[in-house]
Amino acid sequence: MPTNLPPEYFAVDKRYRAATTTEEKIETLEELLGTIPKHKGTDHLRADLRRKLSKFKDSMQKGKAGSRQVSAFSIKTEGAGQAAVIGPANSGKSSLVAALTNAQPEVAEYPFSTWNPTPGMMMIENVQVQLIDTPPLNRDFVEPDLIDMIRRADLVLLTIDIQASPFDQLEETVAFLESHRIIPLHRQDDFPQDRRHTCLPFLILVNKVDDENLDEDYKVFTELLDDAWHTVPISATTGHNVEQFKWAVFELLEIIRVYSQAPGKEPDLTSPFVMRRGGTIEEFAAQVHQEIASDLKTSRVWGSADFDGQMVGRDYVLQDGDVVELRAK
Ligand SMILES: Nc1nc2c(ncn2[C@@H]2O[C@H](COP(=O)(O)OP(=O)(O)OP(=O)(O)O)[C@@H](O)[C@H]2O)c(=O)[nH]1
Ligand SMILES: [Mg+2]
Repeated sequence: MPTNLPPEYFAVDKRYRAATTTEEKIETLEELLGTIPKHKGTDHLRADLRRKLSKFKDSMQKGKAGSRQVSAFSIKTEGAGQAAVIGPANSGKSSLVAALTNAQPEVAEYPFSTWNPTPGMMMIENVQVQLIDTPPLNRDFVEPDLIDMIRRADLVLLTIDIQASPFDQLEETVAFLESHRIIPLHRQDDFPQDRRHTCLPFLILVNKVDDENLDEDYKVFTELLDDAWHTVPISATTGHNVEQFKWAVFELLEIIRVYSQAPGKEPDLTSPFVMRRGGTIEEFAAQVHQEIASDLKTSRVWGSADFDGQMVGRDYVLQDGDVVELRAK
């Protein structure tokens, strides 16, 4: 047994030994690995625990295959888009999802606390977007289902901790994702354009920016960074920059809100139709009602039009906040 193991190690080890289910064993083993300082003296112990962990994971996978359970990682998109909150252990993923949505994933001071994904809905003004809290990305153990889940998301919210070598965290995580062929959109030209590669928009959430000193650290961090990255300093604890974060999500999802107005009535501004940027009157009509789309006679637009209530054609491109009146034949 190596010396210099921290007290948490022994506390978690006790729970590991007491664990009765495979899932608990895996959970406590991951936690245990997180408590061990990385140096030569602990190499054997870490390797040994990893072996045990992979044995437990294998046996759980087999159990699952047998009973054909649906993976906890296949989460149906709800709202205007699905954003996967991912990143290294302890960066504050669960804290952010808890602070910004109606979900309450567990937050803990120790790393590797999250085991399963948890979806929650976040309001951006009058639009709901789904955020999913995920287990930490760790190079030693890859949950294939987690990789698949990220691949299916509309947006990646890569969360890193300003107080713990943020630049290294970013580089390591991106390298890890790229090794699994998940590519940040602005780097897509560096990779073959084939079906095996998934290019996704990324937003880097630089978390734990709790005060002005840390804002300075954030500035230094962004100076080191390629300008093409979208980043936002945030604090799950203080709520710093939450609004800026939400609008960055809105932008990167490339959505717009369009309101329907019945002839002679006021539009309902609380419940927009959400469309992709570049959406036309024709697509809007199809969302409102397929019948209206096929029988469309006239459409008038308030907002982006040259004047209020301007008549426009089917291929008119709508903008965020437009109000549209459709009349069928
Ligand atoms: N100071 C500060 N601490 C934070 C902030 N956000 C999270 N934390 C703390 O960081 C620790 C880890 O938070 P979690 O939300 O559990 O982190 P996680 O990324 O979900 O961790 P894993 O699930 O283990 O990967 C907890 O002690 C949180 O209270 C923040 O904005 N500022
Ligand atoms: Mg967590």
